Amino acid sequence: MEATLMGSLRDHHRKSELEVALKLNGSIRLKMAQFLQERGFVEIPPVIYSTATDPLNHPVYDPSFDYEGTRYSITKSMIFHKQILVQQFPKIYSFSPNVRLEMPEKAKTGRHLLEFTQLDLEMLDATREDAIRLGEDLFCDVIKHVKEKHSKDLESIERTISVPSKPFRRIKYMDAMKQYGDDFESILSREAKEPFWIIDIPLEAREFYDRESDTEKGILNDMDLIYPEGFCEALSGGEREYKIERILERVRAKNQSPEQFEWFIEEARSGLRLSAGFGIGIERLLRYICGYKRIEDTHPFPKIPGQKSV
Ligand code: ASN
Repeated sequence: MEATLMGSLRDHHRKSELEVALKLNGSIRLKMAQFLQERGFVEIPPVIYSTATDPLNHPVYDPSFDYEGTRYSITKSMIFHKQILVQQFPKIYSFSPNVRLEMPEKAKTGRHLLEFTQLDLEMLDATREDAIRLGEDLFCDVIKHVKEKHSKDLESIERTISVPSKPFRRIKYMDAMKQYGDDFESILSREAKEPFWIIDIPLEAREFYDRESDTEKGILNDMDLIYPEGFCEALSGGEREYKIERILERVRAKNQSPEQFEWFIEEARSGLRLSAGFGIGIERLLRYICGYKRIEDTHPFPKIPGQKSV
């Protein structure tokens, strides 16, 4: 493999794969924005760094820095900004650049980039059910659009995709785990012909902000969307914990401290209403649409776990 970008793009196969991905990138973003704006969503600008960002539920290095005596982290997701702003603007979305410095092993998955974009959205007074329905409509519209407008591009990379039927299948996290073990997501994804939901994720497997069910202790009102054909996770989201006592309890249960999220906690003290939403990774969506083995083929400057990048 040639080490330079120019060198690698002289490989016609790599160049045409990337060209299709970039063309689709622009096209699906337009489609998604149009879909959401027609439903009354307002686009908000991304937040690149903040005093409070998503703690995530898996280990990553934390890129942070001091500026004039204040500590900032690079955005891992806009979850807190979404939840606070949605209280005033009831339907919002952003194409949000995120940096997650994953451990080197993640390079093997073919679906992790250290720097990526997610379409992150949130709705006020909404439930998981609303978020699931919106996710299905959005996904199906995007695939339909790609099939209609980009059949030649898909042909050029020998990819066939179909618009899935709604509603998508739902599988409870614990049932999947019991039947297939820890690796259930990949196994189910490889077997599936259409995308499906993993719902009711247990509290330990998720961040403090996903809302615990009122009826089932330890189970969250959240979901992941899983791609078929082994492409694995597409989207994650759910309802948010919005009562300040519950937020604080959940932060402590994770051995995190309210000071880490001071800005968000202060806002939450003034009283929040229920909201729900999700984030869908754009490069992962492109990888699925194009059928590429490796996510780096969707990006001209991919940052791959464990590797030096430009
Ligand atoms: N964006 C996701 C959500 O809305 C959170 C994440 O990216 N970790 O739940």
